[in-house]
Amino acid sequence: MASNVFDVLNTRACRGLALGALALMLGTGVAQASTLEVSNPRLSLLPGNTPGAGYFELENTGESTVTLVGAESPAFERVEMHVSSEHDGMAHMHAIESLEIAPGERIEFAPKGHHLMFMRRVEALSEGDEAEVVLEFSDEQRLPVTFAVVSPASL
Ligand SMILES: [Cu+2]
Repeated sequence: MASNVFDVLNTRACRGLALGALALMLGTGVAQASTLEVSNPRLSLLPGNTPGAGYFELENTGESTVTLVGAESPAFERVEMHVSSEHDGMAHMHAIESLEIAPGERIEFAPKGHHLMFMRRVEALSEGDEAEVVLEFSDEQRLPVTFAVVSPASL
């Protein structure tokens, strides 16, 4: 009996906390970040100071379109958004300024497709490390994501 009463109290306390946290998020606009889900973020690093490539999946679980406009990382001077394509058997890539993600849409950044290009490393990084990256959206939303540093051979 005693433990039942405790369970009830405990559940109420948890619910109160959850509502409090939700109110706080709505008040500051942070709740928007919860409509974006990033999975499997990884940064493929080539030897030397050649650019690294960033891959991940991004899902918009919210009800409005979001626009990814860039990224930055303290470990690199600059991060660009690129798209790879193939014409006449030749591989090309070009930078894009923005990428819209519709409600419910899931976009894959993957080899031979969209990727982040990490230019000019300013911090030592090697396989097994983590790199902090912030994804930037047109509504000023900033989404911090920790990328695992991997070898290109693992992709
Ligand atoms: Cu590229």
